Amino acid sequence: MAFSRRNFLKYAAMSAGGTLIADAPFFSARARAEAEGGNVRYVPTSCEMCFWKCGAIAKVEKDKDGKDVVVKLEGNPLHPQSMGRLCARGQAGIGQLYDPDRLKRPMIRTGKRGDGKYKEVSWDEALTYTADKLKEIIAKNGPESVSMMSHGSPGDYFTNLVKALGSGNIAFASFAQCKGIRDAAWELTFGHKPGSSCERVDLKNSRVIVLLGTHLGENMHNSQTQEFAEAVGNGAKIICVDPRYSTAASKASLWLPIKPGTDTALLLTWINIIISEELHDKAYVEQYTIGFEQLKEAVKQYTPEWCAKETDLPEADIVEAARDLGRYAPHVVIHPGRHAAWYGNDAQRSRAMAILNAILGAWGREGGMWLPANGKFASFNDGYPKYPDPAKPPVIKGDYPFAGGEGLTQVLRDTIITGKPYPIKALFVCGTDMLKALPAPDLTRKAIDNLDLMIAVDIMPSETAMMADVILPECTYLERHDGLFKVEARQAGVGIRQPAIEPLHETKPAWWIASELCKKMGLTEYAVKDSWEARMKRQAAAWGVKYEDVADKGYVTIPGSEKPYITADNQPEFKTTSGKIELFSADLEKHSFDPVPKYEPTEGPEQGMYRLLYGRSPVHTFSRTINDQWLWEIQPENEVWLNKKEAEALGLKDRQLVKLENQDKVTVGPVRVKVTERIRRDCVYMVHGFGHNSPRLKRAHQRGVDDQQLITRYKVDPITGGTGMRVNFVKIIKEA
Ligand SMILES: Nc1nc2c(c(=O)[nH]1)N[C@H]1C(S)=C(S)[C@@H](COP(=O)(O)OP(=O)(O)OC[C@H]3O[C@@H](n4cnc5c(=O)[nH]c(N)nc54)[C@H](O)[C@@H]3O)O[C@H]1N2
Ligand SMILES: Nc1nc2c(c(=O)[nH]1)N[C@H]1C(S)=C(S)[C@@H](COP(=O)(O)OP(=O)(O)OC[C@H]3O[C@@H](n4cnc5c(=O)[nH]c(N)nc54)[C@H](O)[C@@H]3O)O[C@H]1N2
Ligand code: SF4
Ligand SMILES: [Mo]
Repeated sequence: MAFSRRNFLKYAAMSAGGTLIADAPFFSARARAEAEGGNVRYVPTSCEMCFWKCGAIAKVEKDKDGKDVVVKLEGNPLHPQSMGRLCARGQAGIGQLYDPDRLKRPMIRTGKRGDGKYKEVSWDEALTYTADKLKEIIAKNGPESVSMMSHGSPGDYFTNLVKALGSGNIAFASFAQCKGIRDAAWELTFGHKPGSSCERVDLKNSRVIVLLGTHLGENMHNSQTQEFAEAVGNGAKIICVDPRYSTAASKASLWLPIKPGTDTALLLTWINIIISEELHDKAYVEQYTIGFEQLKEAVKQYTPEWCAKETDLPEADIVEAARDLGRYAPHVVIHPGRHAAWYGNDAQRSRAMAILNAILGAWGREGGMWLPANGKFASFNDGYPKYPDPAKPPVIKGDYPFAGGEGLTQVLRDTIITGKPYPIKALFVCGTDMLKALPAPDLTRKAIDNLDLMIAVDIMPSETAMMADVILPECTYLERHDGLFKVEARQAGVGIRQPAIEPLHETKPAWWIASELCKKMGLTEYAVKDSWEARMKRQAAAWGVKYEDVADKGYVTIPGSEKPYITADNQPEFKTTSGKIELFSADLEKHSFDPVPKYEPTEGPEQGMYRLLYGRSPVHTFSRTINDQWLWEIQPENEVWLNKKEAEALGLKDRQLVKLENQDKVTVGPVRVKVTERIRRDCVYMVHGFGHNSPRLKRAHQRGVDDQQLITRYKVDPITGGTGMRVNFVKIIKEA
């Protein structure tokens, strides 16, 4: 049957149980394939090219040999994270699937660590080798000497294994190098994170949106970018605070090119202006917050005049922005940001952002932030026994009282190096490129040197993976199940990942690898009982959704969970110690931290040096997509942004090759300069993720440079343990 709009609608109507709502987004994999007839399948799944987990639909056809081939990826119209579209990276998932450089078979190291010599082995040999080594290490050092670093879905399954072994030494790059700092600060203020899968910012209904950093449009989180565009189209005022004229700044009504590291001064001054001009939401503050008088007193010192000097911004702009916020409150939002690991005092900056939202009454208000969705998801572990208590207290929170449960990667790394308080000798590295993700990569190398066993679970031969003793190749997200996902939209829902095609080469899903290792370690009761799909079906039943529905549509909503705003019968719950929004935090005071944020200046560059800033390329995700043919063709390398006047003083032309040397005499390059007026004179900027050292990544190898090589110093946030990374300075050396 040929595909026609009429047939499509007919089948659409059929599959929706006979009810077809005009213009309602609709998707059914089965109905669509039937409508097109013959040689094609549609598989709804979730993208993993980044962590926004958009609903994607894979179109699968048979090639001339009858083999399944993914020919197209598109956005699922039902899914709130994609709204029918995928970003460039999402569409380029096919490039990852068919990348000839992928890890194809399990490998065991034969040469010296890092020299790239491996033998290919069977899965049984690789897993037996790993299990035997782990047993030896545990016999000698105890189960706590087994650890994991991770980012993303493979970590879930290895968390199960490491915990079942009796260790709690597990850390995710998403905490200390990313959003953990912000989350902890918001939990201290509101008793909630500003979002888990996505930030709960009501952009499309907002009248004033403030972005500090948060370079939407380059930071390409699909639905958020689409809503930002909608907000711009609706005429929302965008106030963009960024030392660089970012893509978001180009859409802004006010660009504030702030002196890097001084955002907290600006935020506290705004709070002062808003309170002293009585522009805050008085009834909201009265009803929902505590500590207003202490806040008012504490911010009095931050005058616009002082702020202008400290931040290097025009005083009139500072005041105008505060008044705009007051004028349009509560339909305003100070975006909480995501990557918060900036200067080492980042929890207090994040607190100031949370507090500003609170006094404007934005939490739970239209155009501010929607409330945490109240969809109920039963906890589900498929009958597995409880984990044993860790053999020794985990080290992963260090001495940071508000480090979250996700662990601090750099503290785990330090422990591996020092062996204190106890030795950690085995490390699973699951879906993270440690050498690129953690600051001070020399320390990462040192830690790797101290391991008796490093196991990489990856899809690509990254430099980190190629340091491992055993490499266990995972299949890509288009070849595997990964469980059902809670999606925290305005209405809660459930998404799914399911394979579009069978795994290529000899790759396996992480759930299978971890489960087989459980068996080999004598932990059969923690292994998957039958198949992962069967487990997902039981999970769907526990959550009260029909598995077949989720599998066919890719996304289903939880009825009755759509209560995004505060109303008389939808009151917010604040899970703080006081049960209120804490403008003053007694919990922080108890730990001798400032209960109301205070401004602390950040060290600036010496003469002739520039602060190194970094961010995102819209068409790449960190280092993981650089080798993807489709994306590599769009952007094969990064460049260094330098202000035009500085370039003139240095005698540099646009696109000229330079080297960069940091304060510790580490040099990278050559790299091209982008001479531009779009950045302040005291800093340079590059996108993160380039400069791959692994020769097996044939396209990405040594294209562009790696910001992390220059990040030899980091400043730890004393509250959360987050690693501020914008505390490095570089000088520019002309290439001969
Ligand atoms: N395309 C793409 N999108 C992504 C990702 C990706 O890899 N690729 N990664 C995702 C992830 S995990 C994260 S955490 C987010 C990160 O993205 P964001 O949370 O947006 O990251 P930021 O560090 O806030 O933003 C970088 C911007 O901060 C500016 N900046 C630098 N220093 C300062 C300063 O002192 N003050 C101010 N006000 N601005 C400053 C830089 O010029 C740059 O424009 O992106 C997400 N989106
Ligand atoms: N200098 C600097 N450091 C940073 C940042 C920065 O901007 N600058 N950003 C920070 C932030 S916000 C974050 S979130 C972290 C990100 O840190 P990471 O998530 O570690 O980022 P990547 O460098 O992309 O490394 C991802 C690894 O996972 C592998 N991988 C990809 N897909 C899969 C899969 O499906 N299965 C498995 N098993 N492996 C897979 C890739 O091949 C790659 O080796 O980095 C942080 N560190
Ligand atoms: S934002 Fe782009 S890369 Fe990220 S999940 Fe969505 S489509 Fe995939
Ligand atoms: Mo991140």
